[in-house]
Amino acid sequence: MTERTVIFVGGPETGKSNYLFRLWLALRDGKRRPIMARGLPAAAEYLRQGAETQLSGAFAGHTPDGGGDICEIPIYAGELESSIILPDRPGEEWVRFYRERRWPAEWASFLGADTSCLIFLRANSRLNQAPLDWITIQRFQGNSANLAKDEDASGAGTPTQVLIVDLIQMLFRLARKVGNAHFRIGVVVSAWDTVSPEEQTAGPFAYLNAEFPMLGSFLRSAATRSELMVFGLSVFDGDFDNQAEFRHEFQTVGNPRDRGSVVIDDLRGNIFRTPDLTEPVAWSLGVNAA
Ligand SMILES: Nc1nc2c(ncn2[C@@H]2O[C@H](COP(=O)(O)OP(=O)(O)OP(=O)(O)O)[C@@H](O)[C@H]2O)c(=O)[nH]1
Ligand SMILES: [Mg+2]
Repeated sequence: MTERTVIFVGGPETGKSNYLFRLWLALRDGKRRPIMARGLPAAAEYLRQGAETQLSGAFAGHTPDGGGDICEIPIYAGELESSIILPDRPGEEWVRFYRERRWPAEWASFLGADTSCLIFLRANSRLNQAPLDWITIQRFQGNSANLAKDEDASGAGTPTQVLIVDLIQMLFRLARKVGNAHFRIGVVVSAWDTVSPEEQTAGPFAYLNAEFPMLGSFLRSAATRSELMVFGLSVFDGDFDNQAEFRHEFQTVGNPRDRGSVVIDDLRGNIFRTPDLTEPVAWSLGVNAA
């Protein structure tokens, strides 16, 4: 039996846990897919609670610092009996990894020659930090008295794209150290349902290029030496928090497990949409259908 780890990487509130719980629902819905659940994992209760929250018509909540679970899920990958380890860590730990530049000792077993990563960032998150506007800062020479009251020109808060590029580079380095020659990195833009119809048509890589241009060009150059993919992910194709109508419809019409989608973008203009929520993990394991 083979065991593979897929690490969900991302700052606070980037959609890691909601994807994990939605994935668990998908793995168990009985549909034929490249990966399917095989029995109950040790973390079944953790997964069940998160999935139950979602099925009631709400997003699962923030993982508290020091909380989360290491979810080892037995699966069939094709015909092969296998198992995936999906550590669900709080976003604060990833920010700490960025600041302290040290891979925590208790994570040692997470990164091996077979590991892959899904890096999460959430479209329209209030926590996304825009790149600094250097022109404004130079013009006012950092004198915040000249700026609107709630404007922060101090440079506090690392721009999201800097954080992500740096995390990817650190992960590349660590992967090389453990002999991971075909390191796969998928970038997941979560809450894909919150972007405009035009942005949805253009695809998640175009979205990254527009919103996080430095990350976009970094990925384009990294794609020549690593296996990269960009995903747009919506766990149920709607927003429980801001669309009361959607929430009502979710609770009353059809099977909630039939909702949700993934847009797969190979960075070369091939964009493909699928209702199979397991696709980012299946791609990470190299067993996807697309
Ligand atoms: N509209 C929409 N919002 C989403 C989706 N997935 C996640 N969200 C929003 O993102 C928030 C954070 O999601 P989490 O799954 O808790 O994020 P996380 O990365 O696990 O966050 P931490 O536990 O803080 O590290 C949720 O509370 C939702 O508001 C989605 O598919 N659509
Ligand atoms: Mg979480």
